[in-house]
Amino acid sequence: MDLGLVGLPQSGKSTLLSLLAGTNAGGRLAVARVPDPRLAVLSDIFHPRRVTPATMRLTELPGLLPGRLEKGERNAFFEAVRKTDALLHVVRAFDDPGTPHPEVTLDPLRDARNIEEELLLADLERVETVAARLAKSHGRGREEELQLAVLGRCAEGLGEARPVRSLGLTAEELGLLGGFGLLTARGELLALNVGEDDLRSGRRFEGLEAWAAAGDIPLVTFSARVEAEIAGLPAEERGEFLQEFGLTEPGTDRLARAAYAALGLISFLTAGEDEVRAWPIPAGTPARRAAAKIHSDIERGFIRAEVAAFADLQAAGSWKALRDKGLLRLEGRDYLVRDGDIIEFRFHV
Ligand SMILES: Nc1nc2c(ncn2[C@@H]2O[C@H](COP(=O)(O)OP(=O)(O)O)[C@@H](O)[C@H]2O)c(=O)[nH]1
Ligand SMILES: [Mg+2]
Repeated sequence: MDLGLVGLPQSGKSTLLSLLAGTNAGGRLAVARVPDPRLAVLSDIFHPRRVTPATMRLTELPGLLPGRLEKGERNAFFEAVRKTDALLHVVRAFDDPGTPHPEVTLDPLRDARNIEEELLLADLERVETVAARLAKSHGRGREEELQLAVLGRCAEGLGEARPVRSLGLTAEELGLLGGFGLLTARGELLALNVGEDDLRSGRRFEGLEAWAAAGDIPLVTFSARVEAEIAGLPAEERGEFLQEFGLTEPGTDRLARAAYAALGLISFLTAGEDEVRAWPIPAGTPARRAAAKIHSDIERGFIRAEVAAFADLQAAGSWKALRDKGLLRLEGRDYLVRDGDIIEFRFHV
């Protein structure tokens, strides 16, 4: 699963990419770990040789200047966006005379809306093209009729500047749109890059917050500048520094988890002496398909899953105590895996 970073030039996309990836590689592609406090708890119980967090891929898309792209540039840009699975939209709220703002003045709500409008417009164009093609085809079946109906609702919503994700479509209806690559149907997260003083004072951005909520876009406030300072501190000094800003954890941790959720991903966990590990799967994945994450042999030879809830294992203190208390469940191939399930798969080869 691939998270695409979008936003105006000079909003902090590259900086955030490096922060999330924990490197300074300077490329447009990176891999970010998803911090998961449950892994530390499992490590204390199992003392594994290694601990492996879940990861997700990041792609920085070229800076977008709304309203100023040639048609060819626009198409190339949106084709690149379509290759990603969810969007991390970086919005600039920091003032810095040394870093010119492409729109000259600072106005996060204006910038966020302008970028979003480009996405809405790209979707509207796509919806109209696809609907016209379907309407003309003579061999239309029931599926195509249903698609046309949903596309009609999308066109109406998009025309009112409402992203497809906020139209209240059912999973089935969204499934009908699956192949069309609509950008505002996928998860999106707004990362508001605020100045150090605004972070310290906990300044609210009410207009932006209301606008984001209306579009079903979660908003996370952070400061790339402050995050870079945190990353440069020795671990034992971080807590105190975070406190100065009224934070309990780095903003990049919150962002990584929110981005993971925007991708529609959850984690199941495996734990043993060799490795404690978090495995990313789409929410709603059945047990047998989840097993394929680990190895296709386990999927093929799937017998059952032995499943414990994280909180139960934490309270029991060991796998044996958990089993003795009768808290280990046996689940079949169709069991829908939940976030934080600790699973041991039984399979034959
Ligand atoms: N003052 C300040 N400068 C920042 C912040 N985040 C990024 N910058 C600077 O803004 C410039 C553009 O950042 P960059 O991450 O390259 O933006 P991009 O064009 O969106 O990829 C760089 O010079 C950064 O150092 C911030 O939070 N505060
Ligand atoms: Mg950049």
